[in-house]
Amino acid sequence: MKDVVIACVGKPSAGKSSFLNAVTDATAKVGNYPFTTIKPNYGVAYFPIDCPCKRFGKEKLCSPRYGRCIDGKRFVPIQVMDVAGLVPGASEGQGLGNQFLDDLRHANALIHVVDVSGTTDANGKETIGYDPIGDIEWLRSEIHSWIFGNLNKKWSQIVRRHTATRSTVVETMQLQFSGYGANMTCVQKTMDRSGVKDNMDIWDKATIKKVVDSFLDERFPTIIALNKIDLPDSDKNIAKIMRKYDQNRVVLTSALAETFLRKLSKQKFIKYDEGTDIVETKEDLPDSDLKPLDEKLQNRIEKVQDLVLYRYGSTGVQDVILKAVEVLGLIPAFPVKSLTTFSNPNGKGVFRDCVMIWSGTTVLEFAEIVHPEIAKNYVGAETIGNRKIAEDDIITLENNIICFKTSQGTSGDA
Ligand SMILES: Nc1nc2c(ncn2[C@@H]2O[C@H](COP(=O)(O)OP(=O)(O)O)[C@@H](O)[C@H]2O)c(=O)[nH]1
Ligand SMILES: [Mg+2]
Repeated sequence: MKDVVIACVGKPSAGKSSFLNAVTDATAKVGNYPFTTIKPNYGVAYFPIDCPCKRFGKEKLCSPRYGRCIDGKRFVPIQVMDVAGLVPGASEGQGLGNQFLDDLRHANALIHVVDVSGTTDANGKETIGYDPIGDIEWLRSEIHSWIFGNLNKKWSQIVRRHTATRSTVVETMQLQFSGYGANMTCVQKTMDRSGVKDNMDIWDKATIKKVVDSFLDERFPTIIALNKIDLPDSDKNIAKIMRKYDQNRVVLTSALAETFLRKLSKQKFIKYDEGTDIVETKEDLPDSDLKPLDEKLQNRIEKVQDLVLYRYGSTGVQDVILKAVEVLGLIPAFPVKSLTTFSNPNGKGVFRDCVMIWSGTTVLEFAEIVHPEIAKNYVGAETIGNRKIAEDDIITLENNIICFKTSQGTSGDA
């Protein structure tokens, strides 16, 4: 399976790089990850899931190959990319437009980082009192104009080819959308979503626009991160935006606060439970190895607590990653060699492997992901309670701990 990538997009100075730094800072502490090539503008974030080790009383033995597991809370790695270069007018050739689109092809979901404080204008220049609501529409319409423009300028050719080759609409549109990383399934869903049933030779501009709209929804599910909530004017802007947008797709964040807290935690000034509002100091934990705080640092921490943690419950940064995984419909699956010890297909480590799979993945497809040899020599599969599951069963949270039987036995490497 291709690695899942989440891309941070937004106007200059919205806080994309800060966000990426804030979520990926944990890398050093956590250790390794399964991704072979990490490009310069990529980072690895870790998002928490409930690890089955807890259910089976194996917390102490749980040994993830990647990420870590703390008392049943497992941190799973995922790639996050910082996509710079989108500026107003990009679809008319301003800024780094083409590079931007090229980067986007690798993304499975987008995090739109919005400066909600109103202290940067449409171009990212410092200002006061800017209304950020326009930024949300802007990004989508910029990508939309781009894709529409590319279709529109060669539309008659596209239709001629479509007719001459007697292709289906999905085939023809897949050819056009493949440059943005779309496969057949994605284009089929796009067409279903759009409700467009007319023959392509009678599509007008409005029809093409409608299809592009559905394509954006299908191909680039987006979480909006309203960033810089620590700044004074954010409040009123947040209220306005929350009224207008799907609350399930909007998260309030302070990348700055998260970076600050993680840094202090690393320097052993505080104990910070990422994703929560819990910050503990030497005063709270006198027996710990935490360093004492001077007054200045103490004040800064209190300010972050008052402005961000106590008000919003957390810095929001981890929620964004969780939401992105949620909209993608990814679920964890655990290949094990034994349904009693839960060691991995290689016989090593308890719940060693955790694979994030797309919802709808079948047992046999999962076997292929774990190792092609397992799929090739597949005999059967069982889940908890030695319950047999069929090769075309869909993997859900109910049957996601799987032991494969192969003609070679139960071994294989993930
Ligand atoms: N107050 C505040 N400032 C932030 C926050 N996130 C980023 N910034 C600041 O906004 C500016 C632009 O951030 P940067 O990450 O470089 O934006 P990018 O151009 O989108 O990558 C920098 O000065 C950051 O320190 C935040 O949550 N709160
Ligand atoms: Mg940047």
